[in-house]
Amino acid sequence: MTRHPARHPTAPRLQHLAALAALLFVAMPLTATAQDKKQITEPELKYQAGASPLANEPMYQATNPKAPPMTQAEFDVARKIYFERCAGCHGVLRKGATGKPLTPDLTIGKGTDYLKVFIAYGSPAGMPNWQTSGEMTEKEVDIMARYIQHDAPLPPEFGMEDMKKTWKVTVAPDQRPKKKMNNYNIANVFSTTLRDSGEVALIDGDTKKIINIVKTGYAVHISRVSASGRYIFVIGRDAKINMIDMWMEKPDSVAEIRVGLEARSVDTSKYKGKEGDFTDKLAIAGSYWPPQYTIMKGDTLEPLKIVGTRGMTVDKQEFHPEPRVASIVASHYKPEFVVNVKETGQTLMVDYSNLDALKVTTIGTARFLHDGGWDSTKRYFMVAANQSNKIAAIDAKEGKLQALIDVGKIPHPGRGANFVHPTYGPVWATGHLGDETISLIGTDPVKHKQYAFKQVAQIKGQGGGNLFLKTHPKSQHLYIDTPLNPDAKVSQSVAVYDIRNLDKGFTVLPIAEWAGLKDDGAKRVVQPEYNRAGDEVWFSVWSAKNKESALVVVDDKTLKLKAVIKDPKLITPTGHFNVYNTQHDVY
Ligand code: DHE
Repeated sequence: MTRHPARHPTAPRLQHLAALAALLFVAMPLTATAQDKKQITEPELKYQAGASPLANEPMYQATNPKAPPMTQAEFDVARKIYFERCAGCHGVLRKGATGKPLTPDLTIGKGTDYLKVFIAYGSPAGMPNWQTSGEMTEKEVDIMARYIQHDAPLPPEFGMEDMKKTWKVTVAPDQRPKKKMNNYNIANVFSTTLRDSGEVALIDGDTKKIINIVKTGYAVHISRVSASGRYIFVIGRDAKINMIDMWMEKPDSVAEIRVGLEARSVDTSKYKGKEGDFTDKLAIAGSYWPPQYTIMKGDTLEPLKIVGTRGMTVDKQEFHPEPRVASIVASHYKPEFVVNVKETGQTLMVDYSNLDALKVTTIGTARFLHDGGWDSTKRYFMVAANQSNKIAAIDAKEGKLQALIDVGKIPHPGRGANFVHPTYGPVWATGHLGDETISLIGTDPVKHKQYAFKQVAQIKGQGGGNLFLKTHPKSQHLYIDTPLNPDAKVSQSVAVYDIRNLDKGFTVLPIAEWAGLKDDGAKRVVQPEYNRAGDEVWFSVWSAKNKESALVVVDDKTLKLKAVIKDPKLITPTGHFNVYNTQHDVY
């Protein structure tokens, strides 16, 4: 007689469990939160599920006696997999974000077999099918199913002493040039993220030549420019900040620090007015882990003040132990940083005029805050609450929530795009990860009061998976990328609207094809960015680390190819930041 392993109650074979899966998904949702009702789209999943640098951090592991046993070696394997694959959606402490909460109070009751099915086959709500896609083995699935029934390990905190140990001023302020020592037109330099090599490329926008490749943090994320335009601040996902001095003969890093173990945002003080001149005086960075923001000296990155963001959520008013800091911008109206806290849905107006008596105005907005940008007057900060499908408009002058605006599915504006609509007056636009629409929101409460802070129109892009869109005060075009769309034709091209004639529909520019790359990489076209003059638009054509990538420059007037920038050093280019436009928030 043949033994049938699938009959064994504690080790059912996955083929057998497949039949159960459909039943379970319908009858036994893992938790009964609102998140269940929402389908996570493929683009969103691709976007959120990035590896966390916490994968390599040593952590204290508690064992839950009610959970199935695990060896230390199994814990180590599971923790690494968790931070590489799962933490982006389920959170460091497994309290849930895009994905569901996976804390022992919820998982133990489900049991190992149920959890194995879930992990192996995925769910219609968006959980990937880790085993059937070949990304995890049966053994790994079993380890993960047991792991999530134990308490989540706690990554270490990162306070002043830890920061100071990583802080290096490689060129002290008094050793730096007293005037610009190069002939570059700094206002037209681009800082391009080289994501997987942990570097930025400084590219001369006039000649399209690489000025320098600067070593930065792991999976470097964004660049921001100081108020004077002299310094570029770059932050990696490992929370390492580099400060680049553009006055040096060959611009390079002059200071660095780590402000945590994982981060995404950095900015510098921009206020100049009756409360003082804060040009280049301070820098700020927000971290994902630990959940906190750090204010630093603007010329050396010396850490001055660390403030935790753990606290209550805006809606249910429940404590959240890991509210990550998402976008941060410097106000032009007051000596304030606008700090957006993702999981709690709170926007903090941090008054930096007196760090010894820090005043923070907490504005409840909506969960889960992500990215955003100013309206054209720079009075209103428009920030996406992406899991709530809303944009929150913050009035930086009055320090209050102006409006919460319903938009499409999973808004993702980058910094958004400002232009004047023939009917609605000044509008700010956002695209969406989850659908093909572009929402236009009126931003002029004086001359176009009836349209202000409402979604006044929706236009259509090529499809979902949009990350960034851009226009420029001198341009009549609106460019919309779709790098996360599953259709290669869509992810490798961009849609362009004539903003004077939106009804005409869009033109498609085959950017990846224009790049003429020699191999078959993903060639995702990402982030339109204008040059200083506003007559060229730059795009990254982003392929994997071992494949050729490029930057493509389009002539904004003719919509024709102007230049392709290729170099073996341009590894995985993603975001790019023109010095002048980033310094002055032109978008
Ligand atoms: Fe980003 C901005 C977080 C994945 C490219 N990204 C931001 C901001 C946040 C953020 C909080 C706003 C910073 C600010 O304004 O202060 N990004 C995250 C994530 O948590 C996420 C979803 C997953 C992750 O593991 O990091 C993520 N981001 C990506 C990418 O995969 C992108 C496309 C490619 C890359 O380089 O990693 C990417 N994010 C960008 C870019 C910006 C950005 C180019 C700046 C846009 C701008 O115009 O300012």
